[in-house]
Amino acid sequence: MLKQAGRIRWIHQGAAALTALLLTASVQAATVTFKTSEPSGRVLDSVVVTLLPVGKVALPPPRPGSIQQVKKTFVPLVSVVQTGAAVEFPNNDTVRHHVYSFSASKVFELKLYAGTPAKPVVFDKPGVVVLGCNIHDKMVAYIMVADTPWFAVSGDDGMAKIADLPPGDYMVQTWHPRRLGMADLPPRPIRVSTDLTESLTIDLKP
Ligand SMILES: [Cu+2]
Repeated sequence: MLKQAGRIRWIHQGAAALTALLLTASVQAATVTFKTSEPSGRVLDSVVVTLLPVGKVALPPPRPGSIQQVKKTFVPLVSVVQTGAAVEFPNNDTVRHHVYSFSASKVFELKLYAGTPAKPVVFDKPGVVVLGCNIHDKMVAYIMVADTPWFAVSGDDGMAKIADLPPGDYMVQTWHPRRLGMADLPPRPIRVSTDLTESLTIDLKP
């Protein structure tokens, strides 16, 4: 009798532990922080870091983006959107801009305008898009279109933080505007199960 009770208690505890484990695995998202630098060790800003899930993963719908024009400058200089994202181009200046791209993954132009164009631009193909302005030659910006909602751009401190990551296997892909026109850097695998910090070295030389 005692033996039996003990066994039942053990089964209960085991089941509870298993349930807790499954809940943790399915609910707990992780944060991965990347420290980006050049091979010399110099901290690097504007590094695009994307995490592409390995295998079939249901992705959330792309979130809309926005690239402002402020004092004849695109803000931000470097951004990432998930494939299919609609991006607005609000003009905060009193002068008009004429935004365009000739990049293979998105060719478009927003003819001379003030304010915010009525229709956002949908970026439906992965790849790098270089933005320019027909009126102001110095204006330039870069959009990385990627098949993932998990990405970041490193700040002045070289840190690129990706939060709310479901545990799993990913390929880390990096890019930097100074690598424009160069071959893709080799992706590297990463297994995410808990919060972690990783170093990423980006060679800007061809
Ligand atoms: Cu302009």
